Amino acid sequence: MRIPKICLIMPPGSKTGFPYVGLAYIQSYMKHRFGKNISIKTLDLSRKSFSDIHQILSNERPDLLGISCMTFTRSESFCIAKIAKEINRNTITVFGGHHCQYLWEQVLTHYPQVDYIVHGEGELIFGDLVQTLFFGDMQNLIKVKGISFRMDNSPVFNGPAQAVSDIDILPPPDYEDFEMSRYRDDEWIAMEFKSQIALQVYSSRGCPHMCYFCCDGQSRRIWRSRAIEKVIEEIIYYMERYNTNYFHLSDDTFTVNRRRVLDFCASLIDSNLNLKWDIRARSENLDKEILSALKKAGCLRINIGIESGSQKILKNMNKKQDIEKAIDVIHMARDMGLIITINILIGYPGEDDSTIDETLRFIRKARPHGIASNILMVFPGAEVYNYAKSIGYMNDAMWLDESMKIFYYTRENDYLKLKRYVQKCYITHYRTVGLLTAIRDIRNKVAWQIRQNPRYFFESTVPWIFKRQN
Ligand code: B12
Ligand code: SF4
Repeated sequence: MRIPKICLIMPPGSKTGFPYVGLAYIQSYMKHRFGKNISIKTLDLSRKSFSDIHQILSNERPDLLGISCMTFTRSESFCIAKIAKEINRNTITVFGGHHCQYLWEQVLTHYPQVDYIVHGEGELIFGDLVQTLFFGDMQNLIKVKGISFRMDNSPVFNGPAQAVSDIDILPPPDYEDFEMSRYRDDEWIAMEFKSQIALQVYSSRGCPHMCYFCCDGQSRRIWRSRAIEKVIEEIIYYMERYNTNYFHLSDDTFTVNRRRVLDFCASLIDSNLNLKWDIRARSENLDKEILSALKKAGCLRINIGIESGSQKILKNMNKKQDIEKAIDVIHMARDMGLIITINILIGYPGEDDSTIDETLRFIRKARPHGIASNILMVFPGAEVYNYAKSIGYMNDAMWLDESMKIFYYTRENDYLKLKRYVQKCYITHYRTVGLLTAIRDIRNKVAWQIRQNPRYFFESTVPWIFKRQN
């Protein structure tokens, strides 16, 4: 029997400092489950043009394409599936990722080039689907939980699959098909480690919270953790394979279980690996003991999702965080020599001049080392999306307009006002931390953008040069 050939696709538009861990996890699991019975590779098309992609798919001629589909890259994902079907209409296309799992009916109704959608964490479900399509009985398709597809021309969903309860059964991500040198200079990495490849390591999955702006609050509520030895084994593998001693511990909520954080730090210290790393955390999970353990174990930076300095907005967001306590935690962490960066989300329903003033006050008082301030984007799957739908401000059909990559909530404050709020946050931050930090940050940002995509950078910043050429 011919061995089925599977290609996983990271579409154009998904240009980040990281190789996409979601696909790397799927590739690794599939190799582990099917061994030599399938051939599988990841095609990182994040920087390819559609004519290149046509050529690549014509050469590869896969039996099945697994394509990642986020809201902001959905049109690229749909286009790739279309190209694949034009080359060979028998190619099976399977979509996964945040956009299509929430809007599965719409996608299956309007995009005939999409055959199957995997809902949620993809490894086991994709494995079951491949098993059924290539090695099983198609009659059993209806029994594969976690997928949707067309039956008699209508979209059907087989019901959700259970989240993988023991995540230690998942082998570590396989990055072998990514061109890793491209991911060397990551915008998010601490300056002195810039020349290194910094990979994302997940020591847990899921999140017990439910912030209303987050797409994941709904789909992956159950928090599950890996054995600490396995996490450290994975890190050692990256050190050896990619010659790095920096990693991002990217768990949605690494600090949710304080005993485990302390154990993880103790194990890292015992291992004498002398690694540097960073984490994302919620402020209420941090205290003196945790911060000191993190620092001793080599953690350099903590990114805290503060989101707003207004208790009213935090309540609207369903983010249970005490602003005054968050300020104390940031001071404590700074005093211990940890670098603190915070995220600020501008324009959540209820935002106005007075809530922004509270956020500016927070920035002045807390004095984090860095801030990332962004206007709220509303995506399917988030509770705020349901709210925007309930008041008639948004509807699912809007996403059929593929030119709409992202959607800002401008019902209460127009876009220019929201942009001004963002600018105010940065101005307040740089006034607080000083001009030298501002110059350094801008220099780093520009250098990173040029390295990532020079043409895009110059086209967007000095468009007249390109206009004159045309
Ligand atoms: C880390 C992260 C980033 C990183 C790196 C992203 C990357 N490309 O690697 C950074 C900081 C760069 C980033 C940037 C952005 N991000 Co982001 N990010 C995340 C985060 C926190 C974790 C993603 C992750 O790696 N998860 C771990 C892996 C294992 O899980 P996974 O990605 O869900 O993959 C599984 C399934 O989705 C599924 N699956 C995925 N693809 C496929 C394909 C197939 C074929 C199959 C079968 C299954 C499958 O199986 C995977 C394995 O289980 C998520 C939130 C979250 N908790 O998921 C947001 C998230 C993905 N980001 C989001 C957004 C909006 C952005 C930005 C646009 C934000 C901005 N303001 O610019 C940018 C866009 C960057 C870009 N161009 O790609 C949204 C996407 C919403 C949407 N509907 O599209 C999310 C969901 C956050 C949110 N708002 O709730 N992000
Ligand atoms: S934003 Fe973070 S803490 Fe809030 S629900 Fe999403 S993953 Fe959990």
